[in-house]
Amino acid sequence: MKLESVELRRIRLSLVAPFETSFGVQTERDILLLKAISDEGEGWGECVAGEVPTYSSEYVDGAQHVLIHHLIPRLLNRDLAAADVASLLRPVHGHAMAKAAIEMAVLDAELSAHGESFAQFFGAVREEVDCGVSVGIHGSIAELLKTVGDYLDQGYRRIKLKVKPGWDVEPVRAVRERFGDVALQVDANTAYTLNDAEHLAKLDPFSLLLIEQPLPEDQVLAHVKLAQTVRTPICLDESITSAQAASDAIELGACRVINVKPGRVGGYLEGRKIHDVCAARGVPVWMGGMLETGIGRAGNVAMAGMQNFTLPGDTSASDRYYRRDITEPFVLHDGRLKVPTGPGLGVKVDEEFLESITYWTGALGRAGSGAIP
Ligand code: OSB
Ligand code: MG
Repeated sequence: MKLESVELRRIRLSLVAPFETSFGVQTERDILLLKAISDEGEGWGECVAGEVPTYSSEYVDGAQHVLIHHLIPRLLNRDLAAADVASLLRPVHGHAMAKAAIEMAVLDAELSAHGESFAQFFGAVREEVDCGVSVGIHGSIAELLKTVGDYLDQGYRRIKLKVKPGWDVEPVRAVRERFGDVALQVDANTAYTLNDAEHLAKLDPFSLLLIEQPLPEDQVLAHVKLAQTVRTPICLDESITSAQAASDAIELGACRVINVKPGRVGGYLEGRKIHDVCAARGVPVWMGGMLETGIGRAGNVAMAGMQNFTLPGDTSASDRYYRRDITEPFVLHDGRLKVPTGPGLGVKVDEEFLESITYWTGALGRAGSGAIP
């Protein structure tokens, strides 16, 4: 497949409700979308980088810059397969989310051309996937209980509470007391230090499925030490940047569960490797989320259909994020989302709506298609 050009597009979408984490509050997403145009057809990619580099060092303006100036030029006008993208981009260090976005677009173009779905390509074994929901930090316990109750009424099969120092044991206790043995886990997004070990052990009596990324991403050994005080299984998100990092963390005993986010690890193909490494070691994985639109959600739900994705993911329905999605909406049925079956991502982008929320476009390649302004 020859990559002839890449169109870039920035859109703004309001979230249905503010989403607060230990690293800030988000009320909308500013998203970079890519369209890969090849001699065999087109494909979509979504970049999961946030507006501000607070989850990781990447942010959407930076991702756009590195794509335009360093990544896409290495791929344009070459005969390539999606499987070649990571190695062609390897000379550029870091920028996993930017790399993931272009690899995704190439993979969608390639699979669409062959009539194969993402799920078939990944060897997914499920036609629908169990869904959890990530619940932000709230202003009060009463408001939190209202939100959690609404999600449980909608059918979500697992609740994840965002936590931070000052908002941890009490919200967990309140949700346990009100909603009984609901599947429950927490995510700290690196907000604690090893000195908080005794405090975090206070979560142990609540039978949480896991505690996600309690400590900073580079502190893998500190997670090993934390596991000596805290009985709740530790799950790593931010720390797991590659299959190698996953393998090392497991061997060190830093985690018993891994959250896979294709964007964080440089793409779906690296995500599949992490799935395989974890499966071989008996470590369960689950699909994370980065508040994706229907484009990213389609790929994530497909990957979550793989065998070792045994825990419900942060693969929530479109209406948990956006009043109107840019594809046909993903709708929860009995706490599950259907894995798309059509070629490639298997979703149709609503081009008219997309145009209406686009505030910038650019293109690389193919003479006359308009250069980057
Ligand atoms: O740590 O899992 C996280 C959203 C943005 C950045 C980081 C995270 C999250 C979420 C939301 O928890 C998951 C979702 O997309 O529903
Ligand atoms: Mg997380």
